[in-house]
Amino acid sequence: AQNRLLIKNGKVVNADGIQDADVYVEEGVIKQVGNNLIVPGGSRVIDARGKFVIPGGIDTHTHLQLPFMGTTTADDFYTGTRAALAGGTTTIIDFVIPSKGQSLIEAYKQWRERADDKVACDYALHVAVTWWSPEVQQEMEELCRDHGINSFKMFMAYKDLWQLDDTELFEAFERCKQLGAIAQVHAENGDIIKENCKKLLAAGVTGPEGHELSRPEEVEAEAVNRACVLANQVNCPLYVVHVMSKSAGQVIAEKRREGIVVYGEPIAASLATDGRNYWHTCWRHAAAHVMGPPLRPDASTPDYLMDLLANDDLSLTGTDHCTFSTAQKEMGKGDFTKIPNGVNGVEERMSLVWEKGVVSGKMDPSRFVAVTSTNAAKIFNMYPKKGCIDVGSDADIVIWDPKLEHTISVATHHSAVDFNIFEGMTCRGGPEYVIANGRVTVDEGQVKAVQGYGSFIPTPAFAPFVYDAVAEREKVHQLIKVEREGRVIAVRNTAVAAA
Ligand code: DUC
Ligand code: ZN
Ligand code: ZN
Ligand code: ZN
Repeated sequence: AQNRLLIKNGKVVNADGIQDADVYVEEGVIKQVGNNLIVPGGSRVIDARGKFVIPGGIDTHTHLQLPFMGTTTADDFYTGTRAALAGGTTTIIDFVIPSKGQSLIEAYKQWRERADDKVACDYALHVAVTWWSPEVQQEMEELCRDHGINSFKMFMAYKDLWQLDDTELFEAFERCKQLGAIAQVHAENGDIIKENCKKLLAAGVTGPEGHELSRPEEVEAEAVNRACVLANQVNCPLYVVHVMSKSAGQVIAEKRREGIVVYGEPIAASLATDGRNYWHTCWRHAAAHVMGPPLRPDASTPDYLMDLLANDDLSLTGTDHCTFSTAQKEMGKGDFTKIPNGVNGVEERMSLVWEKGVVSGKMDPSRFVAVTSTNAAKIFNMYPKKGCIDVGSDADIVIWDPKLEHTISVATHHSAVDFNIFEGMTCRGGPEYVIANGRVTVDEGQVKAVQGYGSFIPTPAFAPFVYDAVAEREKVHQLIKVEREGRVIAVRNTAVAAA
């Protein structure tokens, strides 16, 4: 009866509403949603009375098994996805990051090879564009056409490693627009950061606090604004990953009011903790919080970002889960620029957003579902396969118990890392059952992850999608002149689909 499951008496929550309904699952797919369902005998029955039945979480931002800053993250695709499931996340989207000069297709295949046999839950991929050339442009098209990729991340930081300059960024946005792909940015000013780091080290600032001092929040806000301006020149939808500061959030809110299509992704860390930790007297504690962009010393940041998330100025949540052990962090003892950047969150995100979003009264359970699952599925074109409880959708379902109370600790978490930046935080609400593709992977709180059980989920690009028709593609480039009384008063890129 493993493949037949009836979830009874729960409150089914979707992004557009809540209903009292039973859910029947067969062979990994939701077959019925409603009352008085007639189902075959021999089904396992789970009583969800007093619980919410919600779509499994989608974490839009993870780095598992990432080689970075001279080492590789502590969580691989098994321990990372096991932690995800433990917290109610049933799909992750990880980043393929090609090294400079590496073929994007080759890097994509590397990531598939690392992930496919290990993932305990479904996953999709974004691809980072870390260098720029005609070959890269060609490979972006190939990734969209043949490999289920519809999002590309450009770095405005990590100079000399992954950073693109503004011209390259502009062209990359244009390319995404042509392909119907989502352009993502890591928004910081890598040139300024590089200079600031030199100065701080020369002045004898070597500890983790130097990390934040070298890249204060205006450096993030400037880059968010610049990315919005550049993307808007070519009418390219923009997605800002890891929104870390109030001023970066403000820029996104203002741009959205101007009608620009931009999505902001705060992460578990920026919604639940802050950058005062960089001044913690224990080096290990301070270094554990080092990530790029940094957490902010302004202690009102998490509440502020949660307000923006609640009212749709920010759109959805990820984690930037990118873990390094204490021993790995210690590579940067004596020089903060060598502390591997990254924090945990894949297991904690759902509970933290529930505690700080729903329990606090800022959002209702439907908004919670929107920002932890549905909006991700829609933006990355996995909807309605993922992101909702509906007939025909994948049976990725969490039975969420609002009475479950859990205190986060390294002693009980499922990640392979030896520190938890949310240590000691209590969340009221958590997953009692987590069902991934119809399989009960968290059963009454017990995690039963299976290595290799998950699959790669291809995400098709949005139209317009032109493969070889160069002439058609040129149309997208075309500028439209707006004339009044014989004089050109505006010049705009066409948003016309090159169909
Ligand atoms: N930031 C991190 O903290 N880790 C990985 C890459 C990044 O941009
Ligand atoms: Zn980043
Ligand atoms: Zn400590
Ligand atoms: Zn990241």
